[in-house]
Amino acid sequence: MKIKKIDAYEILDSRGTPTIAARVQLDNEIEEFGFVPSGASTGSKEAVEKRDGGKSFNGKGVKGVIDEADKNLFPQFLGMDVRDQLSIDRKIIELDATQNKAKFGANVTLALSLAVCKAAASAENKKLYLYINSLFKNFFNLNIQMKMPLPMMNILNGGAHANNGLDFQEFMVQPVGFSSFKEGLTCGVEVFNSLKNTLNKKGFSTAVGDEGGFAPEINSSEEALSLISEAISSSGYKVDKEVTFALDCASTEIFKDGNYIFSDNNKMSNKELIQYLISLKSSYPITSIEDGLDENDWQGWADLTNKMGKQTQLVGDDLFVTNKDIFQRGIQENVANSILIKINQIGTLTETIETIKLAKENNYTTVISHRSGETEDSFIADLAVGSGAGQIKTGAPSRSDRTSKYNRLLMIDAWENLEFLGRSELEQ
Ligand code: 2PG
Ligand code: MG
Repeated sequence: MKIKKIDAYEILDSRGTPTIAARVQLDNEIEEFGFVPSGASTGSKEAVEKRDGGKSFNGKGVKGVIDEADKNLFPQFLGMDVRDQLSIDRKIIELDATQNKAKFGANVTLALSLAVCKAAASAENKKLYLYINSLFKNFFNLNIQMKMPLPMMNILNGGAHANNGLDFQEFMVQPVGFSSFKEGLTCGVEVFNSLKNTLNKKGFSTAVGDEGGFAPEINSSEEALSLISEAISSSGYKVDKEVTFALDCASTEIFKDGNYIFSDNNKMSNKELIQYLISLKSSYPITSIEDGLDENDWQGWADLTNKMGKQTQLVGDDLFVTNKDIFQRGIQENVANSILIKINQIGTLTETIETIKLAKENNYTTVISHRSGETEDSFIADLAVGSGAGQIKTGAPSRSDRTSKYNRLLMIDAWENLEFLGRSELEQ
């Protein structure tokens, strides 16, 4: 069970940008890989994604980052018991010795942390989700009930993920009215396909954006929501009863000098944007809103939570960046009622698990999330099940970087008899 060798490779993410795969080899010949995703609309307090600069890949290469880890990070873990995830992650944090993994880069620390987890699961001959579940027990003596996550499927892309005129980044559907993961996912897939027909009929492009959702040339949220409503109805499903809407406004991206600036030059204060979100919700059954306001607009967030938090899941992404100290402030100030969990925002698995635990203790819902730049790896599917997170956001059911997660969940669903709670996941 001892770590014999660690190395890493410069590979490509779904945007063709370099990222890192780390390999951990054990004494007993077991080897596993950890793959790292990458965001486009990142929160400013995320752990640092280190890149080489220079000419190749427009400065986005990671070979130098890997060389540095080869020299000064990886050798420190040789001989350690791979099952000791907690000590290994603590040692990563200690050796990096910065607040935000700026020394080695969270892209390399996460690759290592995930490879360790996968190698330990293999060494123990355990399915990855079961092994992740056991970490909650080992770390905190917590028995977490595993369950299938409610998907949040981004079927219409805007913002930083597409080059259309949509200011909000993600228009998602949640199949809330089903009693199994498979039925829920099937509904989401059928709605996605139906949206393709709807767009086709109206003469819109059906090319897709970074997360596999369509990216038609439209420029208002109302139009996006109305097209999706039409697609839901023509696929035979019931809007609201069976399928609801979720938005990721990614408002940090449109915040400038105290106002929210829309591409039609419309300018809104936080109060006006909150009113706008309330009015959208009065026309469409929006059950979840992520990053409704800017990451530094704490006052606005408190106001938003006060006005919408009882009826709507309000998810902090750029706001909390999976960081338990920042999240703690949110809990204290009654800000948001849900947290997006992205492993590369924090850079180790242990810290991710600590943040999930904090959410559970404080009745915040948790949504395990992909990044817009992904790999074929499906680790987050196992994390969602093993941590009993309740929800997963992993794009449209299109492009293998997205379907690999759904496919893994379909298999776990077939192997295990796990519960699927549907709508009630939104009301923890
Ligand atoms: C988000 C994510 C994932 P990115 O904002 O929630 O959908 O996008 O990875 O570009 O930050
Ligand atoms: Mg987001």
